[in-house]
Amino acid sequence: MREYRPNEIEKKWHEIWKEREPFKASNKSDKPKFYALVEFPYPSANGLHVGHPRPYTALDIVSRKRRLEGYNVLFPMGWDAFGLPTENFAIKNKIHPAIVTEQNVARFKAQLQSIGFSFDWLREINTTDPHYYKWTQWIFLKLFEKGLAYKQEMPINWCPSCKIGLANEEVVQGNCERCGGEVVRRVKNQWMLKITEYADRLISDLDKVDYIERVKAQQTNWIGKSEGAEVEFQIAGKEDKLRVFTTRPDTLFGSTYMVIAAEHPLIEKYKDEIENLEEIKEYQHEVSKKSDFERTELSKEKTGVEIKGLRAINPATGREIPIWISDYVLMSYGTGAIMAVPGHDTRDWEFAKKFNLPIIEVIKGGEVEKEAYTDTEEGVVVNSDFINGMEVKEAKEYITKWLEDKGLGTRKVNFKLRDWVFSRQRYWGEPIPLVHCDECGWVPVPEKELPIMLPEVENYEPTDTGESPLANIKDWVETTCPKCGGKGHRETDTMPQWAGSSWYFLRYIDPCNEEEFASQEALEYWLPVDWYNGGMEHTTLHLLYSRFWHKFLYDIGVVPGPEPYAKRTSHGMILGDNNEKMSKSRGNVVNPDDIVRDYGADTLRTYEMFIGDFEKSVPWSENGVKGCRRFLERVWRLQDILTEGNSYTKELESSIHKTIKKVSEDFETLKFNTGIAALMSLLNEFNDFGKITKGDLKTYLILLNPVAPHITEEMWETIGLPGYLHETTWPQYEEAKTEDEVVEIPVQINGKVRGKIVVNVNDSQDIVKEKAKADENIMKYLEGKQIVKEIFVMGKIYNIVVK
Ligand code: ANZ
Ligand code: ZN
Repeated sequence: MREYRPNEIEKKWHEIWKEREPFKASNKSDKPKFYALVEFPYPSANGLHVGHPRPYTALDIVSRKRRLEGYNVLFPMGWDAFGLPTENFAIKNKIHPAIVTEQNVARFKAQLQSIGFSFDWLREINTTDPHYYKWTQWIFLKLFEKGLAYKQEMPINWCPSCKIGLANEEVVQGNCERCGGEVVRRVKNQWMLKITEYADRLISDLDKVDYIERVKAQQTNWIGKSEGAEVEFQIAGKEDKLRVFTTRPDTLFGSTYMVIAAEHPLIEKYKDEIENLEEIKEYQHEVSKKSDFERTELSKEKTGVEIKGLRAINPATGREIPIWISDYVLMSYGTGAIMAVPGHDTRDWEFAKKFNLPIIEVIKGGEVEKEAYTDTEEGVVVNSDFINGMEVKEAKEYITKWLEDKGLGTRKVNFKLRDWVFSRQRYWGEPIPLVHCDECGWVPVPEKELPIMLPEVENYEPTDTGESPLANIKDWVETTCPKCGGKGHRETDTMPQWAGSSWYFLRYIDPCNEEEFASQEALEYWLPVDWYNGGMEHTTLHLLYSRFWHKFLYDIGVVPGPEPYAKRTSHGMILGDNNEKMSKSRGNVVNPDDIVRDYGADTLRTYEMFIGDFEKSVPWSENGVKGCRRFLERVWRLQDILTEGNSYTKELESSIHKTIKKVSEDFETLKFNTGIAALMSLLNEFNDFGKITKGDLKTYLILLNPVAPHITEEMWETIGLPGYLHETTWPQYEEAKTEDEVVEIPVQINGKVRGKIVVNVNDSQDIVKEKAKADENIMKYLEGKQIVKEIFVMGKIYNIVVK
């Protein structure tokens, strides 16, 4: 028999697949549909590393299996190609980013093709293609039309020495990634998208989808819904009231002071009456240097200054209380002010201890002198007049009602989620299709003028003023107002990299459509995506952004359902062999090209799936690769023990049925590694048995095909099975044959049968011993005795000798 030479076999099958197009999805089909989606890569200059193929192989397995099960499968691939690394590479090497992108895409594509993924390449998309971003711009215009896009002053990261606005990823521990200098915050007008308007639905509609728990939890926490009340505190002797947001109105009687954010407008308003304004100003300056993250870190020492000359009145007790400023209260959340309840809030407690402010217990249950009692499940209200004796829940409800009746407060829901900063002062992104006119304000570009193409420029460096490089191209910027025909200026900010990926799964459905982003009929047929697998790092940004866009598109009636993805799963990372994250700087990156060249794509694919629990991070091991190669060689040699006859091998029938069942189930439940392990065991059984029929080998090849498609197609052909493996159907198992046979065996004690127990024929001695001990009658003879010898014949008899 010829040797197993993966490189030859794999190239051959790539040609055959290209010609026969077995992975082409059809928009018109009587078959049931299955839409499998993986996150499309960013085509960086580094090429693919072995982390990329992990999720791709997983859904490739599912897609291949589904096709054999009779589904019309859409499994597409494309390029998320706008963005910073390409732009920076272009600046450094003085090549146009479009050319950089083209080169990188070509490299990525060749790499993916060498691994033999069953992508429908006829639907390949690229977010930087004007035919594509025309529709990204179109969606933006719809958002603008509906009032969901607005411009607002927002802080950006600014590097004073590079004179450039930085993305968050470019700021490393407060310093510029390029020059190492300190990054400051600078305020700029930015386009924002009102994702917050969808916050509630983005949480509640998680009930409609099948996402793994940790994805659901992360999304819910990120959106951060808090239910409580806004309460007004009168400022003593003044007209003004100070509004706070609280999730614990039940603790109102325990509020002994207030804290406002350093940026709170109250300070400016009453600056003439504040006695220690200098001190306050100094503190404000200190705070302005800190990020929100630093400000709210729980562990840090509390700081603050009392505002002398202003006091507030607790609306429940009627008592005057002091007002402080402290960095732990953020201007960007709630109302920028809090009622401090040191007895029951940890940060307030620490603050009160430090500055000697009174701590009052209003919920019984802890020892508030020692620490804040924050439990909301257990505890009864005390020291609180008319709500004394109530449980927390009841008290919350009661006091909220009381505040509402008195006009002192209202029920309020707050979200942690902020609107989405949608502007970038960069070249390599989608131009925002708006024109500014002094008369008409911001005017959308007429739809028929889309796409607004990126103009050619000589220089992609951002400008000194922090504007996008587009701002320097006068004849592009200066245009006429689409509304009044007067002078207009194009928006020079571009969209963030998240834009193109917020709707790409829709374009795959109908990638060449010039009239619409996709036809309604095709969308009706394919949506929702049946299974989307992607990285955990995309749970809170990409996944949320794309759900938001989809809901918006649903609201304007252009997609058929409210949720884009019916199911979401996630994979763990592949680490370097030293257990560290793979990265260029650590020098532990493994290039899949090398593995394909030295061992073959089927070995790479098998190893990617066999490496460990799909959902966990695992280290790469060259030995593991070798083991998978040896496995495939042993599969190849099954041809040596092939015998005549097409039927099942009777002796192995149960094992075969069990393996069909196990593989079928494991490939659906992310247990690819145990599915492959089952195939390895079955291979051993065939080898132990010494022969395999053509019928059995056929079944075996089909089961292994999704994992190792090339070797299995080749063997199919070699042993003369009809047609192609990719045209066959997935094997069925009979449930009865997967069940172990049950038998009754005698248990002898000192040569006498003392009982009969029911066991599986395959039960081991340990299992049988346990079962024997559970039998009362047998137990009687063992009690107080010592077992000196055991003789066990599997499925037949269990002998015990006791003393
Ligand atoms: C009184 C109180 C008593 C509070 C108590 C908590 C416990 P979440 O769940 O995150 O929404 N808070 C409100 N606005 C704030 C701001 N801008 N910066 C910092 N903290 C702020 O938290 C809501 C709680 O965080 C609010 O409820 C408020 O403190 C504080 F026993 O009010 B609480
Ligand atoms: Zn105008």
